[in-house]
Amino acid sequence: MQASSLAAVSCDTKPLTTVRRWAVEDVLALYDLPLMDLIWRAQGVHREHFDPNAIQRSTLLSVKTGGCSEDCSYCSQSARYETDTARERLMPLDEVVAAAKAAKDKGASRFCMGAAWKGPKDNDLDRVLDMVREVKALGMQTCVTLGMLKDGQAEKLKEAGLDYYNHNLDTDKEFYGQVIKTHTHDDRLDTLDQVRDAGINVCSGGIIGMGESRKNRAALIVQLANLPKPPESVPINNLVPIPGTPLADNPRLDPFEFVRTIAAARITMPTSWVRLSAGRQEMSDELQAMCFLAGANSMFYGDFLLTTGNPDIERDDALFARLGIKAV
Ligand code: SAM
Ligand code: DTB
Ligand code: SF4
Repeated sequence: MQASSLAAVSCDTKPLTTVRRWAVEDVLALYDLPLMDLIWRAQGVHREHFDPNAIQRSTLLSVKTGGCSEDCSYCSQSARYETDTARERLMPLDEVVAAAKAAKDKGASRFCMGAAWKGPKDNDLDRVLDMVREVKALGMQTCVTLGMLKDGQAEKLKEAGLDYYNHNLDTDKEFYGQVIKTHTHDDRLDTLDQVRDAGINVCSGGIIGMGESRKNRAALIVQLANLPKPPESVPINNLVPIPGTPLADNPRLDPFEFVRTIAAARITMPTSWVRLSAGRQEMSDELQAMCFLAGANSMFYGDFLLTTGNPDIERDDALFARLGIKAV
């Protein structure tokens, strides 16, 4: 179950494809371990690279909600589905800065601004650049998730002081077309290349519980781990079922399968921050603690994600105190 040798890799001229470092069979073998053995191994890897009692906290804000042209089957913000999420305009700068200040005061180290776009138009990007500059000036790390980037846009974000760009692969390349038809997995990889080339930290992960197989989950982890450089930040989202979307009534995944996915991410991407992302509100404190034990060391902090709820700050603060965890 060792990682395959880097020397065996055949690399294309353009780093659009992944480098063969982990094989899907390697990661499937991890998933197949007894849960306690898997967690033990993940925790060992975790302790080699991180303080096991420290968790990074990012606060999310949806700066442009709803009305998205894309058809992502899980998303409340797609214009194609009848959901409770109304279409809104891009938020004014002063409201964004006020929200970032409030998040900083509550103890978040990073502020992540999300937009329901296929990708930003240049004039919209200019307004987001102002947001990045002002949030950065507060002394917070900055992150945006704006969809697919065109040439030159990542460089502008870098110049404005952007620390992280979130752009998830979301699911295995093989399964992608069953969930999203308006863009491709290769489109996502192309944006990740642009972000990487501009010198911005990459935040990329996925959603589990969308009806994918265990093999699909293992393949997603492999596609992330085998990027030319693994993402610095890897959000693992549990599907939040949204009424009105095609995945609204999807059967719930066994929570231990979620824990296994966290552990697989930790083992294959030892130096990445693995984020226990969407779906925490429905998780018990004990399940979240198990995710931390499996190597998750980052989370979204604040009462809202983008359009759905997240645990109250008071509940998270109490959980940190009970577990002896410090925020970073
Ligand atoms: N439009 C941009 C994009 O697609 O990259 C940025 C915003 S999009 C809402 C950001 C991410 O949120 C998606 O890639 C997906 O991983 C996550 N997400 C959206 N809806 C979700 C849901 N119902 N459950 C879990 N994660 C979700
Ligand atoms: C990520 O991986 N998860 C966040 C963030 N990146 C942008 C978004 C979760 C969204 C959950 C559903 C919602 O609130 O709309
Ligand atoms: Fe649009 Fe992003 Fe939602 Fe897809 S996930 S519909 S691109 S906001």
